[in-house]
Amino acid sequence: MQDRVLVISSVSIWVYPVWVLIALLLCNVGVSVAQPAGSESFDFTIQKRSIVGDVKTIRVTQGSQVVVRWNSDEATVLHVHGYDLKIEVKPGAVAEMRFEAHATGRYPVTSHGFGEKSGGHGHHGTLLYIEIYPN
Ligand SMILES: [Cu+2]
Repeated sequence: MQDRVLVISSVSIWVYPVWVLIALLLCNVGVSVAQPAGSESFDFTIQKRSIVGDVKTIRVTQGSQVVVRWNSDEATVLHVHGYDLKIEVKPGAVAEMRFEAHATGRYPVTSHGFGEKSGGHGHHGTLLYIEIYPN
């Protein structure tokens, strides 16, 4: 009986540092996965061809995942200059812009085609600026 207890405790002493190592490894993995996953999201509503509320500029950090969701009372195409992203927005549906902020700078978001039948370049107003700051 005493022998058996001795064996078990000597094994657990031997195994203990292995668990500490595994725990440390898991912690490190957790940290390195969490760091680059910064994401910043924004929600806007367009009414009468401008953004509701007094938002003119959003600021994000370089390297983050940017998500901008749009609601609009009128169909249009939104264009992020510089990144050259375009999305169609329609009344009654949320349109989502998603991009990685890889380049710093100030980028206008313009609307194309407000009040036009075929979404041309007639109206080209800046709705918002996206400012991307160095990480
Ligand atoms: Cu444009």
